[in-house]
Amino acid sequence: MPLKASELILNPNGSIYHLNLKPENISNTIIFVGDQDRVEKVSNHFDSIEFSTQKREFKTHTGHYKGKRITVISTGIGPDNIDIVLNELDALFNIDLTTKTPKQVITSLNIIRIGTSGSLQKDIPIDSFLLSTYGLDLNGMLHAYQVNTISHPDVEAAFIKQTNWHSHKARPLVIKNSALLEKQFESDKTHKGLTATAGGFYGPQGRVLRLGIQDPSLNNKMDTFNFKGTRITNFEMETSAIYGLAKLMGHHAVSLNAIIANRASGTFSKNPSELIENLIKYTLDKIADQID
Ligand code: R1P
Repeated sequence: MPLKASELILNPNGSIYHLNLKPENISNTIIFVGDQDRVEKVSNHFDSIEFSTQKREFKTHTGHYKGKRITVISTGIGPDNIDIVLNELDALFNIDLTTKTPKQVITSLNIIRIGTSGSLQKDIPIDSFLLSTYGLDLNGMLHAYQVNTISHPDVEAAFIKQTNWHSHKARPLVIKNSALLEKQFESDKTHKGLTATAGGFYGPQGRVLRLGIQDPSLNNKMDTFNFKGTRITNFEMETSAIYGLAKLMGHHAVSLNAIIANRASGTFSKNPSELIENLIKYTLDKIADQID
């Protein structure tokens, strides 16, 4: 049965609704950045750019770096945007847009997020790189899908107990990265750990400006969480959503974080742009060396 026009929405030129892309515009190796202005910061390193477009916060450049065809796309902020980006990218590869029917043979994408993040641990300092081994989803978007096959109930139950997680909030989910991409992107430069993904920047990450929050001690309880040696290392807003949807769809994903803030010591990087630039170069060289 073909998908209805209301479910898989195409623009008049045949491109997919929010991303404004057609299948031929993108590589199966895709870098995600949050900020649309960071797309150029990545593609400035390309030897050539063959395609560029933008709609809303979703800006895309596709080009070549050291012989590898790479797409870089901005996702904006938050798990809700990740739902749009992953579903539309997946549709470009795995749904026939002419007949609007899912393909029988699935193409797996390599998705590498280059993001910024705040460390929750004193020993993971500002200006370091962190590779997320797991995403800890505190936001709930993934519960719209059938997540029971990709969750880690033992870690989730331990987290719920340690934090006395309020039943009115979405049940936390723990999702693993791609073990293959972890191997390809790790080095002695990358700290590793469990990345907490919040659905907001202020209250959901324990920041208090004028509003009281449901659990002011949540961050302290998260800092000290330890499941068989795995700690929660950092907070951001996309990783668990990327890991969850990628896993459900059959894609490989890894999240690389530039640690620009340390919430435990209250410090912020003096030169976040340089740190992000270094992580961009690190990532591009790993893609060139490691990805076929
Ligand atoms: C919040 O300021 C944004 O910064 C972080 C968070 O995940 C959120 O998207 O990442 P990016 O700099 O990659 O967007």
